[in-house]
Formats: sequence, structure tokens, C-alpha cells
Amino acid sequence: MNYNPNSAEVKELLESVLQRHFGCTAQEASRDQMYKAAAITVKNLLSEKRSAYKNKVNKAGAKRVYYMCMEFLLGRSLKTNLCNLGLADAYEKALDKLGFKLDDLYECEPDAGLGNGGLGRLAACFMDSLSSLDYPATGFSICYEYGLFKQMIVDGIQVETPDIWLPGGEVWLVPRTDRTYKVRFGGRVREEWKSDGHCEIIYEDNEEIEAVPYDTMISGAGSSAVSQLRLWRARNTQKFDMRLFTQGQYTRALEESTNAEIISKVLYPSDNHTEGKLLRLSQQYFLVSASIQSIIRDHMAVYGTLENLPEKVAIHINDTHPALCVPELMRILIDDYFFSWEKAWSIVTRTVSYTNHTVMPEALETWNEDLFRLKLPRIYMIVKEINERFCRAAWTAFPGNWGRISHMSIIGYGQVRMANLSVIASHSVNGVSELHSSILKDSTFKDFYRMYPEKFDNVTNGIAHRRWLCYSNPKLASLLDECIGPDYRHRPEELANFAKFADDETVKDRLRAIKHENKIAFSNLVQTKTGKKIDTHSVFDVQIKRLHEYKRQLLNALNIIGLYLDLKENPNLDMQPQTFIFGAKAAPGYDMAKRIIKLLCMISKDIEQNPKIREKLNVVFLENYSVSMAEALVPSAEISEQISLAGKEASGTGCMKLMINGALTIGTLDGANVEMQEAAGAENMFIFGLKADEVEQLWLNGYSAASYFISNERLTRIINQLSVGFAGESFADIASYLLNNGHGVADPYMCLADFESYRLTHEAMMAAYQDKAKWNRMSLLNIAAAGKFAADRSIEEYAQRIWKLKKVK
Ligand code: 26Q
Repeated sequence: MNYNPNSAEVKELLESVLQRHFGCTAQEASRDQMYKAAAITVKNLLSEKRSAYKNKVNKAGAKRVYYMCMEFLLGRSLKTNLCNLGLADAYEKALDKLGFKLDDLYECEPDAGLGNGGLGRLAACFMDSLSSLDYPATGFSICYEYGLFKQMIVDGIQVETPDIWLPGGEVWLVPRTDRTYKVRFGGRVREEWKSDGHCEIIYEDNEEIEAVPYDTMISGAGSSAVSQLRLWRARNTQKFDMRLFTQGQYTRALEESTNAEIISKVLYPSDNHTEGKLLRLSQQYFLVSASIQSIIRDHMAVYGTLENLPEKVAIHINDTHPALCVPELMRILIDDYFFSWEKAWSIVTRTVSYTNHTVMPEALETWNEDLFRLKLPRIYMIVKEINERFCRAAWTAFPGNWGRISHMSIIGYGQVRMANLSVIASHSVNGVSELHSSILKDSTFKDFYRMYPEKFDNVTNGIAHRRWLCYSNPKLASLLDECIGPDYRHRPEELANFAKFADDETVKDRLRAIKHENKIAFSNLVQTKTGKKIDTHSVFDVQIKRLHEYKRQLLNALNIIGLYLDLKENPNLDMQPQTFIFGAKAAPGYDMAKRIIKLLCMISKDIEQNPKIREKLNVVFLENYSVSMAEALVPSAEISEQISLAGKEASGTGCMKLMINGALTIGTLDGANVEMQEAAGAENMFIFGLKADEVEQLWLNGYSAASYFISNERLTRIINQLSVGFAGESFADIASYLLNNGHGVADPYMCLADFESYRLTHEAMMAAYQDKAKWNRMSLLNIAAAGKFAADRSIEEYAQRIWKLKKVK
């Protein structure tokens, strides 16, 4: 098969797909039909390429990784695939001949929003690198009918509507109805000893749900590998009740058949927070059971034995959400293949590895033990046995130390603790930045670290730099091509060579011109979408991420209110015009997050009504922030806000996307910021605030928000203004949250403690912005230092140290 069609061949492919799928010619086709035709041709090409690659992997007997994750935040696929495959030119020309613009077709594609934020986007970036680096990989997740909700802002209030992505997104999926598996829930289990000495597990009154795979192909850039992402959809196995059907109760028969299908209906829209919902547990087991069955089937087809599983298969659990992989694999090895417990445990623990993505206590998953036992009776028996054996081993390691052992056990106080299960069963446990990994060792998993120090590792996160730099910021990419050659596209560490141009005035001028062009392009986009104008001569100050108290959008707002008051007092104040741009979704049930969105929107509205202030200060809250919106915005950003309370943000990856596009960071020493500063040099970043250990200390000594309020006159005025409000709405509730929260602690994320340091640093940043030459130099050096934060580097580390993979070319 020809994986490299020229424009004439592409034209033929498109015409033939249009004819076959839509019965129309290119002249008759709508833009949407042409987008679908293009997607189908690319999908076909990738399928062919994938099967050739799979044959090679099988022949070589190469080890593969299976990346298990409840979320893959893919965004759009057409552009990445065409660019990765080097086909964008051929498609552009072919479409030109047919009367279409490739750029218009890109806009027809809905985002595949099958994730909340960082964790899901990381999974998508990792799949890209795995393919590009020729590692055999499969991702497993759920084919949610509705991805992350769409956000509308109505009078400053977030309103959620369903994300109906399948009509435009389905073209990328290949349903494999020939490869379905059954997943069991509920009922009872009985053990029955057979005359040949083995024990049979009998299931009674349980529910069976069918898992149907929908496969999508993930291309690599200039590689022979194509990875597969397998998304499971739930289907009812109980057939129609024909009796009801013939009695004319047509709709009731239908209703009953859709019951099981709610499992893959919708993505839970909260991140860094868990609620022990039964449906979520069902989703997790559904993903895990179908995926493990699929892995075993494929492995048996090639090797005919499971003895060598750890040599040929790595299973990675991305956070604890798919941790049921452990008991599910045990179940199959023992119940279906009759392995002894010891043998099965040895296989499982050499196969499974785990990444932790958070240390926030409310995000560590636990399940009610009774609920768990009722929903997953056989899995519960296995988890209980794992726990008993673990506790015995821990007793040997820490004799007599009951406190420590009960803290480490999987089951305790009526809860099943998924993080403990994950650590105990994995051969590798890693955090996602240096700081985060050391917090895991020193605090979250301290006791486990003493018991199994060799398991603990760090792999700092990275981003798909081709998507986030080369494809979304083509002007900057061409400048880099000219200066350092195109090798950085495959070897991101080569970006370091760009530092040689730090004193080259022509290059720096061009860098600045590119930033300005990107600002104009983004502001035009906002104008066509919303009618709002952004002043392209103001500095673009950007905070884009999920809305969460610990990320402190509120700290940013407090500083903005300070500037607002300055301008109210003195409208002629000599000040660098600033536009603060926010993009953020709040979990639907997270009231404080929604209040903060409202605050930002009302400040924005208030300023709009104030022509004098508007000249120098603007706030833009972008509705429905998404991967595609990030791709449009990031190239235009000049300031990157990474201002979480130190010790709370495991890594952060938005910071990397902004850095590689030349934005300068204002941030705390949290997550990946620490390593960004090491890479770029302290003189090229704007670091402020408490450090993680200082936060810890202040917390232990008793944090008093009120003392900052009283001693800082500016802060007093700002917080009083919250009560007065903006555009007619008071935010006294937020003022009291900061000062004397009725329940819990006032200002739990210490906005007030970091305020003054943040304000001064922001001011210093504005001063630096006045010196254009200096600013451009810093921007250039940030780009040059961003190579470390490419997902290619992260994946090489996982592949070599954790998964022990070899490339198959
Ligand atoms: C769990 C149970 C029930 C419902 C929802 C959840 C759930 C869902 C998503 C819990 C957590 C998440 C997502 C967490 C997440 O995105 N964490 C981020 O991961 C990034 C990649 O490593 C890091 O860069 C961020 O610092 C971290 O916040």
C-alpha cells in the first residue's frame, strides 16, 4: 500500500470515498461531507499502516505497552494526522482542485473531549510520542457518548450542556463487533471444587454487559508505528423482551435494553476530586475487565501461553482509576487459566506499573467496602486476599507496628483504598515532576517508600511538541527551522541551539513580530466568535486550566482588582495596557469554582462599562475552553500564569505549552515550574511566593488569613471591593471565604499569604515588558530551554526505565 499518495492520488481517493459514502461528487459535497471524506481516507491509510506494523511487532515478538486511562483528551485528529504523515501539502492541493480549503475542513471537526484536563491530555500526548518513537502501544479507555460538558456562560454563570461529539467524531472510529467481551457485575459467586482438584467459580444472578471496541488509530510523525486507541462502549446483552414487544409495549422494550448502556454514556466531569459513585466504579471495572480480556486474547494468539506475560506486556495504570486491572488480571489467571496464587501474583506484579497524578487528599480514590463487594463480588474476594497477604508481609517488615500497617492496608475503616492497591501491586510507582515525586516519597507514600524504596521513580511530564509548537504555531516553527534546522521536530533537545541567537537582534525582532501576528490572529478569532475586541497592543496575560481553588484563579483576580482600583482612583495612571485572558471549566457541582467564574465575568463586565479603565485593563473570560481553543490561544500568549499553592499541582503541562511558544512564566515553585526554572534559569522566569515546605510549616503553625488582610492596606481595599462588588453583584461570600470561612479554614489555599509577593512580581514583569529587547531575549531563552518538556523525552524514560520496551521500526 502506498502510504504517501501525491495530490492527484489524494484527489482520486477523496472522490471515490465521497461517491461510496455519500453518493455525491466533489461539486455536490458539503464542507462537512468533504471533511468526513478526508477523515475516512486518512483512517483507511492508517489502518493499513497499523496492520503492517502489527505484523512486524508480532514477528519480532516485541514487548508492548498497554496504557490504561479513564480519559484521553484527544482534541481534533485530522490536522495532526496529516502533519504527522507528511500529507498536509498533498491534501491541501487536492482539495484546492476540488474547490475546498483544508483549513476550513479542520474547523468542521469537533474536539474529542474524552477527558477533563491534564491527565487526559497527557495520555493523548503520550500516544503521539509512542507512535512517533516506534514503540508498540495500545491505549484503552471508554467511548463516552458525551465527553466533557460544553460550557456556556449566561450572565456570568456557567451552564453545562451535553457534548454531542459522535456525529462529527465517529468517522475516526472503527467498530469491532467481532471482538466484544462480556463484563460481569453483581450477583453472587460460589466456589466449587472439581474432581481434578481445581476450583471452579460459579456466578449466580449476576448482570452481564457487553463491551464493544471502537478503535481509533494514532499516527506518529515520520515513523512506521501506528498506535491504537481502543474505546469501549457498553451494550446490553439481554435481548429485546419480544413478549412486551409484540404486546405493543414497544417503547418499554427499548427502555429496558438501554439500561446497561448508561455505563459508557458520560464522562464524570470532575478532576482532582472523587465522589464514591457506583456508576463510576462500574465504568472503571468495565474499562478494566474488557481491556484485560482483550490483552490476554491477543497475547494468547501470538504466544499460546501466559507464562511470559511480563516479558511481552507492560500494563500501565494512569492514576488509580484503572487499578482494578490488578484483581481482574489475578482473576483471569487463577479462575480461567488455573495459575496458583503465588504464580499469578508474580506475573501481575511484574507486569503492572502505576503513575500517581495528585497528592490532594480529596482526589485519592476510596470505595465503600459494602458497595464494592455487592457490585464486584469476585473482585472483592481477590482484593481481600491481596490485602491479607500484604498485611502479613508488612508485619514482617514492621513487626508490631499496627498503626503503620493499618495505614498501608488496602481495606480499612470500611473503605477500599485504590492508591494502596496500586502501590502494592506495581513494580514501579512514579510521580509526574521532581517535586511531586519527592512529596510522594516523603509524605503521601512515606511508609511504602520505606518498605519498597526500589519501586519509586520520577518521570517529569511532557507535551506533544509537534502539536503544540510545530502545527499550532507554524510561524515560530519556520523561524526555528531557519535558525537551527528542522531536526528539533524529532529531537526536541535540539531546541537548545536556539539559545545561540539570544543576542541576534534580527531573530529577536522576528520573534516579536511573530508573537504580534499571532496576537492579531487570536484577537480576530475572538472577535468573529464573540464580537469582543482585544487590544493587540496590550500584553496577553493568560491563565488557562481547570477552575480549582488550589490553582488560584482567585489570586489572579485579587491582583486584577488592585489594578482596577488604581485606575478608578487615577484614570490617567501611566500603566502598560494589560488583557487578562481566562479559560476554565468548573466541575458542575463545585460551587466555589463557579463563584470564581462569576467574579471574573463580573469584573470583565464592570470594566467594559468603564471606558477609561478599559483602555488599560481588560478581562476576557473565554467560553468553553477546549484543546482546540488552547491551540489557537497559546501561540499568542505573552504571560503564563502558573500560580498554584506550592505542593498542590503535581506537574502542570499547560505551563510547558506556553513556555515552548515563548510566553514568560509567573509562577510558584510548584510542580514542573521548578524544573522549568532550572532549565531556563531563574533570571528568565518570574518566581514568587511560599515554597512547598514553607506552606507545610505555615499550615502546622496555624495559618491566619486575617493578619495579611489587616497589615496590607492594598489587600484591605481589594477585599472590601469584593463585598461592594462588580457590575452590580456583591462578592461578599468570597470576601468571607478569604477571611472567616464559616466551615473549615479561612483562605485554605493561602491566596492572602502569597498576595504581596505575587503583586510585586507581576509589577516587575510589567517593568521588564517595557524593555522589549530584554523581554524578547528572555522569551527566546525560554523556547530554547523547553526541549526537556517534550513528551518524547518522557516516553523515552518510561520506555527504558519502567516498561523496558524496544523500538520496532
Ligand atoms: C476520580 C474518581 C471519580 C471521578 C473523577 C475522578 C478523577 C478524574 C480526573 C480524578 C482526577 C482526575 C484528573 C486529574 C488530573 O488531571 N490531574 C493532573 O494531571 C496532570 C498530568 O499529570 C498534572 O500535570 C496535573 O498537575 C494534575 O492536576
